[in-house]
Amino acid sequence: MTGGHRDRIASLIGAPLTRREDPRLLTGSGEYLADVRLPGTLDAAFVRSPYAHAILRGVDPREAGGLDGVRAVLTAATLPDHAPLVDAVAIDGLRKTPQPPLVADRVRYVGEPVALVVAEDRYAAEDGADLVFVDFEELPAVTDARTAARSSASLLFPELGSNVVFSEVKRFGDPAKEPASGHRVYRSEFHGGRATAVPMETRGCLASYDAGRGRLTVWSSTQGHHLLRRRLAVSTGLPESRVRVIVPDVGGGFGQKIPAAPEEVAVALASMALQRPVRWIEDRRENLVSAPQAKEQIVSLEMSVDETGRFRAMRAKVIGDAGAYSHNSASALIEPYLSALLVPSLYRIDYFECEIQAVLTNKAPASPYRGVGWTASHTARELLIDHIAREEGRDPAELRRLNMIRSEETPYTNVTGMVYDSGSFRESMHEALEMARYRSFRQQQKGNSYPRRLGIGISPYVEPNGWGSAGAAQSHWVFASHDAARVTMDSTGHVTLAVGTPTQGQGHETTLVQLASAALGIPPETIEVRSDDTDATPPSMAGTRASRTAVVTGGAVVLASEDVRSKLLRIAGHLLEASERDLDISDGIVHVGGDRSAGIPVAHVAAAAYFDPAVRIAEPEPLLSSQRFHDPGATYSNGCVVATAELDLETGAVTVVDLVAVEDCGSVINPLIVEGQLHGAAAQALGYALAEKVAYSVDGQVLTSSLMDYQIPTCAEVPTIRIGHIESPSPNTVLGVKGMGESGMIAVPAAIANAVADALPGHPMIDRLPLTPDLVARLASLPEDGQAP
Ligand code: MCN
Repeated sequence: MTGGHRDRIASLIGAPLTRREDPRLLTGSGEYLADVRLPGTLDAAFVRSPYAHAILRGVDPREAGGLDGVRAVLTAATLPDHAPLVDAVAIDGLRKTPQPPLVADRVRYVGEPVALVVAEDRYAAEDGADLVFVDFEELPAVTDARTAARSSASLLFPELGSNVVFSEVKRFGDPAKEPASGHRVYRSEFHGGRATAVPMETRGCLASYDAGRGRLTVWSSTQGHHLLRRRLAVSTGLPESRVRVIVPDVGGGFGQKIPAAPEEVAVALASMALQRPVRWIEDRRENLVSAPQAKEQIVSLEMSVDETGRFRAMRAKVIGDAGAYSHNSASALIEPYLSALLVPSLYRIDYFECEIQAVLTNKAPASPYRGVGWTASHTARELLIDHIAREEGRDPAELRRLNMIRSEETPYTNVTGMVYDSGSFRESMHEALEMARYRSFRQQQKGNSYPRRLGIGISPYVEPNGWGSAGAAQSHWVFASHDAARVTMDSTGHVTLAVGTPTQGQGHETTLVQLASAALGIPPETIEVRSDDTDATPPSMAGTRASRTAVVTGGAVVLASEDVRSKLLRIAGHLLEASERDLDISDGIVHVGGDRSAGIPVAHVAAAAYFDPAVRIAEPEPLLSSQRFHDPGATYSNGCVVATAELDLETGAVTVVDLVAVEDCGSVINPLIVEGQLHGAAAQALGYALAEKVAYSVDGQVLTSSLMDYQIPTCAEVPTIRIGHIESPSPNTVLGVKGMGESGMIAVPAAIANAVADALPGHPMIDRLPLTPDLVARLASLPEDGQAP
């Protein structure tokens, strides 16, 4: 395709179309997993461990098995032959701990599945689960990553000899620039709280095994059906071609639905054993207790600053609390690893050293959660920068500006080897500060009085996104992050986009259609997206994650659409007796030289392609379909968040009164959807900053097992979020698009935490999130030079 044609497509995207999926979803016409019903379906309930760490002495299913309606009680011993879940990611030094679908000998977290009761309905299944007798021998539990890393700690896998499953030191840049005389060295330690994604729809699956054909079909609320198919094939021993995974509408995933769940394998095996459809719908308590959790890290930072205020070197130690398994999407490691590598972010430094540790504890296994790993290190660094600014007597915005990469320097290779392709680093911060009226706020802030005080926090960010293989490699990670898209026009001129990245609420049915509509020149109403079925879509082994769909899948959609457009033009040239070079397509009409009145409808050309053998003179393969593979170059979006918070020093209550986000995700496909993504992520981030934390007792019991205890924000706590856009198109991606789905969750917590520190008397170092009222009240009562309790 010519550059001119690409420029024209780029000019056609960017319309704020309302989401076409919304009328269906908002009027209750969506079909979620719990709505799928097959004749003869049995319901499943899991028997879960009440202990965080115990030897499993035995399971007695007899009483449960005798209950009316119960069809089977399955244990590790009675499930059909299977393999445990184990990750394919090949990172040197990661000690993998495969996870069984049901535990055979040792439980390692509260809520771990031990047995599965399958019954005619959910009531009987739950009643049966209560009657399964399990003999446990309790072992000491370890719930703190630092304690777990000690040689004296109780071991989750005695055969490994340690709970540390990964430990490595990485060094980048010029060690000669290490802290030198004349440089001041600042240090901090930050604890990112353990969070859970709380998708509105919990996890679950329905498995149906057809013994006659040897085919397994699984409906799952998953973010990656092709990856799940592969995992199920490996675990059940079936060839991948005999496993089909269908994704109905999904009510949110946020990363929690990336890993194949042990429960999904157990349910599939149960269906194979019983030769009946079996379904499991996770309840909220199960989701809060035993679904994967995320973001718990201890980040220790050291930063040296020279006499001019320039950052010279950074050191980081990141300890990631992996929970009980080095889980099957490498989640044990992905959090601390990505966290450590984003410490330098958009600041220019000469030397960076990081120590990365992933440590097993007796808690639910970790999985990715929006802003994977990055939230903690980003927050730690931005809090430290504000602290340095105060110590150095500088304005925090000025200090950041002084040390930031300039957009004119792109492509800019940072100290760890990330190549920032384009960006608006200082410009985004400037715009966000203007929108937040930063200068006048500082004046107004001087009038702060007891007990209500205002503070402002700044958080500029980079979001590595859209990961193709090159982007992953620049984060020193190995990831099969390529996609294919198949674009097919039928004989009526209607188009189906088949992609392997299902949507959980990101609006793909709208934005992928916008891309194809612009590339093909046909109205959006004539295009639909299929991303729901492994049998109908080309593989995406990564699925929907890593803010990659717009860049990777979207790029493949454009490439395949361009192929189909070329075929249409060749066939239309034959029909119109014109040269295809003189033809164009717009609004579904193929025309010569812009004269639409003399054109022919695309539907006419499409019918000829399928029915008129004569068109083969112009196009020997007139099937109007193309499947294209895409693995884009690395790309990074950026932006800046500024939060204004009001504290009540007496109660410790924090109210975020203003939240400004200026984002730069390159060429925007749909600004309404981009803003929606920021609104959603900012609301989640506000929860993470101020209230949400999975709390464990010392013996590993989850204390936040209902939404009364694990408090997510409501509309009342989320302010109006004001958004600004800057577009720095990427030179490395199709149409210059960059991803952005996670940026709010990376940057907003730091902005809020800095606003709170700014408002507190004496500005104590904040060393943990969430900033609950009791913590804020304690910080407020410290002596003015005090340290965080
Ligand atoms: N977009 C756009 N223009 C751009 C970039 C993106 O219009 N320049 C649009 C995209 O076309 C897409 C949306 O914005 O419709 C998000 O795009 P992208 O950044 O590519 O992210 P993904 O679509 O790959 O979504 C994944 C990302 C992640 S990693 C998590 S976690 C997440 C998120 O998106 N989980 C979500 N947003 C979520 N939103 C909802 N409602 N539910 C989830 O589970």
